Amino acid sequence: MKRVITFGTFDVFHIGHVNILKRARSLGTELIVGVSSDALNYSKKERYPIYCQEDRVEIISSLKFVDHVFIEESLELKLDYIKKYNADLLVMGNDWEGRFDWVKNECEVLYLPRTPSISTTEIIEIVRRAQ
Ligand code: C2G
Repeated sequence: MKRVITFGTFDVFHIGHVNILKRARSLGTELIVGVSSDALNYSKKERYPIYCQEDRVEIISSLKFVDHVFIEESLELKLDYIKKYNADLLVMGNDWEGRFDWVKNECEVLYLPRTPSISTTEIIEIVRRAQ
């Protein structure tokens, strides 16, 4: 039994999100996903996500390779979530390389390469330009 945990906003859900979640799940037997709250997103990016947190949770919960979903309220609570869900491995995309190494006493940490050429920000820009 190996529990994998990952975190993200997963706004305007796209193939990069599918790829990281599938790869994370393949590294263990259970995948737990912390979906960043609207407030956490605002504090990080000074804008609210396009999809509200309830919808983002619903989308992630519907995926067959995701076993459990909860709302991530703060980046600083990583260790509490890891302990709460008994996670053995934390997986993040490599845009976060090194940022969560401080949990390594409690849990293995792995940064996977991002899927190239796609991001929520880019999709929003493309749609905006097309108007
Ligand atoms: N991702 C990826 N490839 C992309 C885009 C995103 O692998 N082309 C990964 C990111 O690296 C991240 C996950 O998908 O691991 C979710 O990405 P975001 O929704 O952008 O999440 P973010 O806003 O970075 O929030 O506690 C951590 C944060 O809440 C993560």
